[in-house]
Amino acid sequence: MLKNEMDQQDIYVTRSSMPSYEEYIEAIKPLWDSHFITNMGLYHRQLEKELAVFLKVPELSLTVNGHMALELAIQSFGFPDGGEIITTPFTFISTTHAIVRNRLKPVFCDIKESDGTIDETKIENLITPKTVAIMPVHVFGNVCNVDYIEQIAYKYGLKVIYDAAHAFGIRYKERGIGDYGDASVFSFHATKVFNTIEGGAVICKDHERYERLYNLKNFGIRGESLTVSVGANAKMNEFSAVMGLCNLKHITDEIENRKKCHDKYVSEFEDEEGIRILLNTKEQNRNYAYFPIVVTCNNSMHIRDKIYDNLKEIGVHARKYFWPITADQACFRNQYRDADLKVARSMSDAILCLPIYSGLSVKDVSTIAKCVKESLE
Ligand code: T4K
Repeated sequence: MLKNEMDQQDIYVTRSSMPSYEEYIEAIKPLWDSHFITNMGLYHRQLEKELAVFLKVPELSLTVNGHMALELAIQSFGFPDGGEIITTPFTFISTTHAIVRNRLKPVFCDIKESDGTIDETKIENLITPKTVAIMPVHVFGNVCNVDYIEQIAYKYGLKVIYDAAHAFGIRYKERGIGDYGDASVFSFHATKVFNTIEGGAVICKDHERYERLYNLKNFGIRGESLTVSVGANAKMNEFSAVMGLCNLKHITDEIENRKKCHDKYVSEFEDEEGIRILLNTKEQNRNYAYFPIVVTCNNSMHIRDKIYDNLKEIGVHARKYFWPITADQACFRNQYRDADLKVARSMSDAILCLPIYSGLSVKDVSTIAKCVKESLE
């Protein structure tokens, strides 16, 4: 029984990275003394500065979560109601919700078999006079074809907003990934490589956007009696900011520990017929946030589901990120113009993300791989 071979009882797709209890308690002591626990406090500002350096971007605005960062990033461009945004359906539902909640229309574009990112060669055909922006996702940390997308955007005068929720710490051609496009958005949710419990950020290429986001996340308040614009409340609080500062100190170890699991999975699956690892080999580094596999044999959906069920039986909770595609979710089905989403649908039917996190033993990775392989037989 493979279950008896596991080091841990229950293994989830990920596990939040956290500093030691003592480290966090020590770090939040000043909050008790000051009673200043939110509203762009000391730690909020410090984390904005430290993250901008780490992510190699000019400036960033911290938010309460990644989803609000997406909503506000879109809002900060002031697109007219009913404008169209060309986007990928192979993503977490948040990407599509953020477009729709801004009174804009998602136009779904198919993805590439090779790495699951938007198929840049299919974008141009979807552009109409109503198109205002392109919103690709660096899914699983796979970098989109940013150079090609930039060229199309320039040609048609469109904005590019990247959902970089999975791409913390990724660099491409010596630049931080958040430095591409007109804006990029990160998620610092508990399930991400770097977390602030809940949190997110919008990368601002210029200070004007930083100021606009400041207003959007803090009611447009600019003084005790001065409100300059309409805004939400989407600020990151000080406890989250301190968690971020602590986690940032350990990020190199976190990524290194994940790499050990990643390398073990790669050695288990690289010659395995019927399994393809969905991580590209572009000139980019990796953050090992996810370990996505695609089942390539006949009847791939059935086999994917069998692997999922067999893993569950031994206490391993893999996830079908992202099935179904967002265009096929009940709230969006048949509502928006889309292209043929053949690749997105077939990848979504065959995808499975296996557990990966710091603290997952290489021995458990090996047992998980064994279970996957046995399910293929
Ligand atoms: N864009 C993209 C492309 C995204 O993937 C996401 C978020 C966003 C935008 C929006 O960013 P946020 O607003 O969330 O910051 C999870 C996360 O909640 C979500 O952040 C993430 N993407 C998505 C891919 O995954 P669920 O519904 O799968 O989460 P849940 O609660 O089932 O957790 C998954 C596993 O993580 C659990 O089985 C155990 C582990 N876990 C979970 C929590 C909540 C922990 O170890 N600690 C925890 O506190 O959505």
